[in-house]
Amino acid sequence: MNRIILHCDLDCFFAAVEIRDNPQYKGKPVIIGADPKEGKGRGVIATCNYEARKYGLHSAMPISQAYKRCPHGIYLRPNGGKYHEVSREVMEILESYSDEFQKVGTDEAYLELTGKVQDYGEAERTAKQIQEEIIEKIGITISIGIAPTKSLAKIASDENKPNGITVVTPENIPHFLKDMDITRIPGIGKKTKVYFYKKGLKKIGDIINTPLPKMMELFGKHGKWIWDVANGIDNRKVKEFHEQRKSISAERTFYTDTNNFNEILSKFEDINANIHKSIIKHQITYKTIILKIRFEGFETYTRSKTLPYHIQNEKFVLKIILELFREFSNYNKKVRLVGIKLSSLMRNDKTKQKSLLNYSLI
Ligand code: TTP
Ligand code: MG
Repeated sequence: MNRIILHCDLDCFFAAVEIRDNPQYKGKPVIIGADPKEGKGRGVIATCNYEARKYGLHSAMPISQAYKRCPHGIYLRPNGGKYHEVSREVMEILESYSDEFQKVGTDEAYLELTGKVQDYGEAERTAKQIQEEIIEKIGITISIGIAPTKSLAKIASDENKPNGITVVTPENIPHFLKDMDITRIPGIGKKTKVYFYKKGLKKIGDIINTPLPKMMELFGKHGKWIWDVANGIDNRKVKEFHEQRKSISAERTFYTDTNNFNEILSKFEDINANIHKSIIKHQITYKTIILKIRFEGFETYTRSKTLPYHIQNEKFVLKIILELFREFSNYNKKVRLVGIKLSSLMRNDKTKQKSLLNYSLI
């Protein structure tokens, strides 16, 4: 079965946060990094916004060189604590879309949606929903790549920045890759590319057309990895559930706002079934059941019920959710989004129980 993986990467992350908090900088070149000291400063750029990139500025460029190219830019020192907090908030949102979630950097993460969405079209709508939620709650933009492997999803998220969504379906892989420069493959930087260029391999298409044994003869194990990526082969998994996880949730927006109870019920059933797939797989129990509902006009409510003990029971969750939902039955507005969240999680870890048992025997 074809997998569906999302790679999400915030746009000019540090700069985006500063512009969010200082709207007067919007539309101007904004550079985060060392103090340029009117051209005499030492150190480098951490990142800059897209306006600054028009002047050729980029991450890791010496700040003195940046100042020469763009003396009228707005130069700011990084505020690590703030970015860390924003990163945490963004990751919490991303994580709510799939338990198979892997943060790979301060501003990027993978989500495995295989089995959670029906096809690439639904994955694209989910990506749009993620973008909207991050803009609404955090106030910055994110670009998303959707593809059957992690490496392709990563290449895709970089294709259409900022605020882009790029879908690479399995049929479309060669067409998507063939004309790209080989440096688009993660792992081929400015230095390594020279070795490939010398052998006449400049575009990813050149790699696709090189037989695998030849690639291995020229570049060894690295050559195999590059060839695999170029041919859409990458079986790496998206890392799964982690111990510190505080909740499992999912929410879905209706294509058109609705007040049809059957439609709402079937959405709840879908979401609940999806959540319980992970719940069962990871042997999780929960105590708190939370309903989220958003009406037309973005009016959003949550209602919750906490039980006296931990359970794992899909039907019971649906019953509670519908009870909580009943409170809104006289509400004269159409529903835009519904969500379910389970929290106060506890892992039913058999190995842990076993070791405790062993311990008591000693
Ligand atoms: P990136 O995702 O590489 O860059 P970006 O988010 O700024 O821009 P893009 O829109 O192209 O994704 O890195 C994320 C953050 O990490 C970035 O905002 C600043 C920091 N960073 C550095 O401090 N130094 C660096 O050399 C790089 C590459 C990033
Ligand atoms: Mg980024």
